[in-house]
Amino acid sequence: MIKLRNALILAAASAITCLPTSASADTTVKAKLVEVNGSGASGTATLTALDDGSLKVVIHSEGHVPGVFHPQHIHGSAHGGHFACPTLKNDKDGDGVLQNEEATGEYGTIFFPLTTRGGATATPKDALDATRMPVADAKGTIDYERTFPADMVPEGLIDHLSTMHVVQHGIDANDNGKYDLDALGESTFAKNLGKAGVPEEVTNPAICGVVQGAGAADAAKGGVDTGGAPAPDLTAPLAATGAAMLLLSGALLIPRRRVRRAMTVADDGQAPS
Ligand SMILES: [Cu+2]
Repeated sequence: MIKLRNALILAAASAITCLPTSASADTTVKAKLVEVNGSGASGTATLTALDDGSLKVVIHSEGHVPGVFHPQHIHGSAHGGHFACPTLKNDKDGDGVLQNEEATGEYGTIFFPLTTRGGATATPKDALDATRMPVADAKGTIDYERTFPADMVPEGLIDHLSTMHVVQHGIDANDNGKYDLDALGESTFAKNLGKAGVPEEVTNPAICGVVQGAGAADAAKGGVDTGGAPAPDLTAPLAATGAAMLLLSGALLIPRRRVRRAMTVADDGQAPS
């Protein structure tokens, strides 16, 4: 009987997700941030889509290179099947370090730069602005909180929140306490976006988390019916990153209904492991 009741509830919930309009309540999703590139960093990210269309982002992380800025972004998943953060198996050139370009195959390219102030467009101007990214304190801790008003939240982000990754960049490969060209050379990722002379240490990922958990299914509700791929002018500036952006575009156009339902079924209020 309980199974039957649960089945009816799930059927009703599925029906609700198909309604053409929905009055959504605040929705929170979380991501556990785990180290990449042996950074030793860890943390949590909490994304709350508020009723008024704004997005509150809270990140607490530790173990970062102290005293330096760490670029951070919400990345789009490379395609619908990717819900993982990169590992050394993505190290295509076998140099033992995951460049951002190698990692984007897993977490997609930059969707929404999490700047500390000012603009947050998916352009190098915002995504790689050293002066508007959080700086780790003397212990390597970052506590970040910002609520982006609705007009700053890119189209499609909230609809596809359940497919997003949170990434903080910046490693110290040669353990000298700073970013420098001597360690890994120049960031080809930044260079290809028009910013020459940026150490690769800056753009290599240090920590990554997959958005998942209690609210993910609800967060995706609107996307089923409204679509919501980012506007062309959003994606164009980063098109130079090549295949990753193409993959991202594909991901945003894939209907998420099936995955969302799966997440609804799995939703017990705890983030799946
Ligand atoms: Cu990033």
